[in-house]
Parts: sequence; structure tokens; C-alpha cells
Amino acid sequence: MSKQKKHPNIIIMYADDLGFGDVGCYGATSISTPNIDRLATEGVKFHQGYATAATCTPSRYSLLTGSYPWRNPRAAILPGDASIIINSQTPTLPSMLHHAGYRTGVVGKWHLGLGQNDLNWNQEISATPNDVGFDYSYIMAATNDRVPCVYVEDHKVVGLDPEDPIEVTYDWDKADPSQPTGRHNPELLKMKYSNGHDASIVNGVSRIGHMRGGKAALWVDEAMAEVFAEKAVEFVTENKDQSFFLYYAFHQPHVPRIPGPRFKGATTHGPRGDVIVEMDWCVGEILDTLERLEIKEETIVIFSSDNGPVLDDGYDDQAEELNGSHHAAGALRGGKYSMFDGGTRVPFIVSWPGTVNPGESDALVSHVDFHASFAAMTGEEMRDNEAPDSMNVLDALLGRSSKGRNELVVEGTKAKTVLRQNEWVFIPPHDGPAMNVNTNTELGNSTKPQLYDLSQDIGQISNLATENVDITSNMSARLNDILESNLTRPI
Ligand code: NG6
Ligand code: CA
Repeated sequence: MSKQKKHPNIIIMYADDLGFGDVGCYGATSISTPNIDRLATEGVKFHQGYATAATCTPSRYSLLTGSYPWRNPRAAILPGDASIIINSQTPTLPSMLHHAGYRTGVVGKWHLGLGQNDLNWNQEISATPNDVGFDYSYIMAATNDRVPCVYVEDHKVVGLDPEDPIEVTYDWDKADPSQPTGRHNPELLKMKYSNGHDASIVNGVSRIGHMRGGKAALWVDEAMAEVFAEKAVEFVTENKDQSFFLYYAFHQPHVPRIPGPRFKGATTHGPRGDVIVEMDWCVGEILDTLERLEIKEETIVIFSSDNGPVLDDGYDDQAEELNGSHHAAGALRGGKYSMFDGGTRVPFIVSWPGTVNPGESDALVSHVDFHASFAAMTGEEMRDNEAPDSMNVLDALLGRSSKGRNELVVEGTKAKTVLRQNEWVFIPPHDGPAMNVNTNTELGNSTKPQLYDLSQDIGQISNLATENVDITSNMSARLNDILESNLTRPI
């Protein structure tokens, strides 16, 4: 490692709604992902790497705070005008690494809120990633299907004309009726919606929520991959001589799936497959930059996804019709929104050329563990209130140990929790439909307790709860204890 650099750089590349079976190295045969596969060849490929939640906001909340999302009642899918859900006093993964001497940056999807109930897109935004540990940020506020469709750099909307201010509302009653919407002007759409997504039209695509103004600042979906990749490469290049942490959060393959022209038709699966290939190109841009700058061997690169896959997530992009025999969730049951493993078990690769021995791992690890693991690596002492659920699994992450954590809580939508313990997973009885009929995913709701042995039954076919009453009741009691606790990591 270069002399100025005390610690290795850390890059977390984080896909949006990418499933356990969506990339080549995890079994996909009809979507070509050579760059992600290259990472897996050079690093450790985890078979039991988990997000903490089956949707975006709670999952990202855990990654950045080392806390289970259900501890924060606001950690649920947020609208684009939500205020920030991480308190500026909360120790975060970036603030801990900043303290350890890292320069910290985030590029891409944020979805953890902005401002402190005072959000005005036309002024300096009071609370942004820069207030919770990042030295630099270039983000979209929420998701690519939610307004406002603009980029925010540090505290400001990029390219905003002050003469054309932005107004945002998520309330149909407060929206300006003279502005076209997907609901009333379907003839203006280049991609139709199948569910929701019927409000403001930006770039020929109707979104969730209403926005007016900000014309010069609007993003172009087809260029988004390049815009973010360029910013990410710039951040790496500018900081190559010191330790840096980059959280690069892709917008793919979340809806609306709109690849750049080069990637249109890259697969037989239509836009969903094509944007995965585009995302792989983004990964390649970073890997190539590390090689060019000769900092590959001093950089830990992590690749994962915020939650499991979904085909029809509200736009008519033929993801279902063109899916063929592709298994987006691999052998797992369920997908995005689900309490079954398809919701939270995701591709999870850690590479550090020259240090990490390439291989595969069955260790149970989660994004929530990055905080304690990298605190241990950098010698940062953690305060008692810091990262309450983060376990130091550094040896597992670096492929030095086959042992990760023993237990993990994950959640489906609406913070419905599930307990994983060694090979067992226990899903308590939860109210609600068995299926999300719009997305065609099994949610895991059942009036009966469910218990699966994942070592024998990765597809969660055989519910063993009635045959294993003791395990079921012990896990149920343990889950209740955890839900009542203030922390789960040792102090
Ligand atoms: C849902 C949206 C879905 C997606 C999701 C958030 C509809 C019908 N569905 O409410 O399209 O935006 O929220 O996804 O509006 S996440 O990956 O950011 O959690
Ligand atoms: Ca997501």
C-alpha cells in the first residue's frame, strides 16, 4: 500500500433490486455480466450474504447505520420529498470511516430522505448525505420512479435555473391540474405503467409524485448510468492518493428500466436484462479505473444488492413476458417485498486482490456487518450506542474464516421480521395476503408459523414447524427478545 495510505480503500457497489440469480457468477446464463464475474473470480463469493430488508430504504438504512431497520419506524419505502431518517448525531459507516481518516463519498441512489422537514429544492438543502458522514455526494433523492427527477450534488440540485423553481407534492389534491400526468395523458408516454406510477411525466415516463418546474435540471434516464459512472470514477481518481470510501449505489435494475442506447437489446429479456448488462458495464468502469491508477491491490471492492428481484414492478416493460427460463432469484423462494429468502439473500462479493484468497463462502453475513467489521479493520473503537446490530465478521468477509454470524433478523415489507439461526429460518405468523398479485411475488404471510431448514431446502418448500415444535417456539421467543432489545452485538 502506498505510504500515505493507512488503510485500504473501500468501494461498495450496490445494485437496486438485483436477485440472487441475476448475474453470471450466481448462475444466470442469458445475462452477460463479465465484470461482476471478474470480481467474483478475484474475490470471495458468498452464498449466504443478506440485506436486512426486502425493500430499499430499510436495507440501506442498515448498511449505513449498522442498525436493524425495525429500530427506526421511518425506515420504510420513502416518498421523494421525505425528510432524512438518519439523525446527524448517529454514528454511521461513513462517519466512522471519515474518523479513521478516509475521504468518503456517495454516488447514485440515496432514498434515505433529505432536509429536516424544511425541504426546499431551490435552496441549499439542510440535511443531505454530507450531514451524516459523507464528504461528497452526487445522488438522486429517492428512486428513479419518484419525483423530483433531478440530481443533487452536496447540498444543491444540479443545473437548476433559479427562474424555474421546482415544486414537489405527493398529493393529487395539491398538484397543479394543468400539468400532464400519466393518468390523464397516456398518449404522452414512451413507457406505460402497469400499476401506480401515474403522476408527473418526465422524459416520457410517468412517475410516483408530482413535480413542476426545474426543466433544465431534469435527468435523462438513458444517460443516468454514464452520469453516475463518471462521478464515481472522478471520486476515485481524485482521491487515489489517500484512503477513500465510495458508496456507489446503482439505479439498476429498478424501474423504470431505461438503458442507454448502447445497451438496448443486449439481452433477450428486454429492458430488465439490458439494464443489468449496463450496470455490469458500470462495475467495469470502476474496476478498469482501479487498474489504470494501479490501486487495485489497495482497494476492497464489495458488490451486492439492496433487496431481491421483481419482474413487473409497476411498468409495462415486458419483464414477465420476456423472462424465458431466467431465474432472477436463483433457487430461492419469493423476491422483492418477500419474507422468504428471495427478498433478502442477494449476490454478495468481496474482493481485495493480493490479500483476499479467491473462493466461495457459506458464512452468514449481512450488510449490517460492514460497520463493525471495518471498525475492527481500521482500529476504530465503537461507542456503546454505535451500530447496535453490526457484528465483526471481518475474517469471513476477507475469506479467512468460514464462520460468519449465528443469527440474523431480516424483514419483508412493513417491517415484518423473520429470524435466521444457523441453518434454520423461522417466519412467525403474519397477517396479510400470501401473494403480492401486482408483482406476482410470494410475500411469506401465513396464519401458521413457518420453519425451514435452509441447508436441506433452499427453496423453502417444506414447512417443518409442526415437526419441530421446540425449535419453533425457541426461535419465536428469541425473535421477541431481539425485537425488545436495544442492541444485538456484544459490547
Ligand atoms: C413501490 C413501487 C415500486 C417501487 C417500490 C420501491 C408502485 C406500484 N410500486 O411502492 O415500483 O418503487 O415502491 O422500491 O408504486 S425500492 O427498491 O426503492 O424499495
Ligand atoms: Ca431496491
